[in-house]
Amino acid sequence: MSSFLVNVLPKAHTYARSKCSIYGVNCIKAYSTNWEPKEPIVRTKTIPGPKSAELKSQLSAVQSTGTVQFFADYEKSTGNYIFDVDGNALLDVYTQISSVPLGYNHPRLLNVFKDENNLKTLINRPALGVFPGKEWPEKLNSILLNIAPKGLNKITTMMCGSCSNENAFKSIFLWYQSKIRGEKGFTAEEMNSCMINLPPGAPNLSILSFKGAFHGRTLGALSTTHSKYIHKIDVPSFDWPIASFPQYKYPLEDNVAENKKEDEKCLSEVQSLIEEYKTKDKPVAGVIVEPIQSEGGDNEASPEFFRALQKICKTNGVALLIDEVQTGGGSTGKFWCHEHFNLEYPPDVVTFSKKLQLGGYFHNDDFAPKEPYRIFNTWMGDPGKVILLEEILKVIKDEKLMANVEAAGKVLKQGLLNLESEFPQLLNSTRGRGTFLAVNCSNSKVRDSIVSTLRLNGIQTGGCGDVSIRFRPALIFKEAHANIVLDRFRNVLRSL
Ligand code: PSZ
Repeated sequence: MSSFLVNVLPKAHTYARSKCSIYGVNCIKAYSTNWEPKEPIVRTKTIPGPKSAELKSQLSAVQSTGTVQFFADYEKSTGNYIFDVDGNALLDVYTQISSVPLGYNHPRLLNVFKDENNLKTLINRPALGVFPGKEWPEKLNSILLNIAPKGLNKITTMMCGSCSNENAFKSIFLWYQSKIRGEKGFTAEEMNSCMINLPPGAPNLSILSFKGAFHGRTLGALSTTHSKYIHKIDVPSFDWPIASFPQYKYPLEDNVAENKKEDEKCLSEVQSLIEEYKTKDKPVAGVIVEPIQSEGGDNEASPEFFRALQKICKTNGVALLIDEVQTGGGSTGKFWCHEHFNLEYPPDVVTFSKKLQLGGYFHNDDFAPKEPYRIFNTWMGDPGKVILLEEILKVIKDEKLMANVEAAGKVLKQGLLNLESEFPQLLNSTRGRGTFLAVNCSNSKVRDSIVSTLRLNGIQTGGCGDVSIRFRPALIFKEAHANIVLDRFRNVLRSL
């Protein structure tokens, strides 16, 4: 019924206010919030449709395309809706694997590079470590340090999530060795042995991670990733310790004692592994943990678990790295998910990427290497992305998007809980914070079938872990969108 919208949407964000009401979009926000179709549009019997299939075969000639779901039309995509090349408009609650803060083609982001200074920042990309632009210190201070997790006053910018974790590990190893070395310089033996990958220059240190974790696919990060074998098979890995992550029973309020026991079991495993790896002469320098394990199945752990984990780290002289690559940026209802935990001390290192546009990590002075060129690469981030981030943060504030996340998240979560009680044989274990939500299905087959049927009903979600469906809408996702998702979800569940 709303397919006529497709033809006018490409230019919609430039339309005058008066036309907004035709499509039921709130007029007052017409200039800052995008036009959207009133509801999803599905025109093809299959997604990918015929045009996507044709593009896929073209792409297959030069790249592997086993992961491609469909080809998007980013000119037409708008707000919470991703358009594909076959004229489908899907309500996107997956957002490029949780990476789109303000939806598609937000008018204020479209404007950013109309400013000539910004445009020049975009096209003259510096090697930031050596030739930063004159505005760089101010930009870091006013934009990135402005959102720094409490207690962390240093920022190292990077490219993506994996390379942020990778370099954060290095910072942790450097910190660990500097505690041992004290004021002394490097020895000749250290300088020589590191060149042939041997101790003492290349020491046998380790990073402890958790079963089910995802921290990236580069070689070091991959040793801490344990979500799916296909990410790891055939690739050599470090022998680093892997502890169990809590697996809770839901609803949480009915399983308090059991879940507490689960916390204790996992924490005692962390402590034992730290001791074991010390004996093995591969001491643990750092622990890396996601505030909510995302790729691994949206596994949550309690604030008490994280506080106790931090205590174990402090007692053992181990750094705590919180990986906020997927959780950072506001969708959990706080800008950083670990703010929900009331940690006694700031974490030592917090990595980010995705919604923040560039990657990087926050830390304190102890984790900044004293010697130059120890943490370094060509780009060291991207000022063009920082300019986008600046505008994104302003929009979050101006449009009160954190309050929006809270309100929309409440509706979506309650709706999922309702569906769970309507279809107990199909759904269970609704969980999450803000709009960062997930629900489990009775098995993998049911999950996969729900995700693909939802897509054919105009809702783009994503799977995670073996049986979970995750919701990762943009921060502009509103209660009305939540109701569309829930209605269509109900129809899909009825049809199974
Ligand atoms: O299959 C993949 O490679 C995927 S699917 C989702 C991700 C990666 N997420 C990236 C991610 C993450 O969720 C966490 C918690 N930490 C690190 C990463 C790695 O970030 P990128 O992909 O930017 O290297």
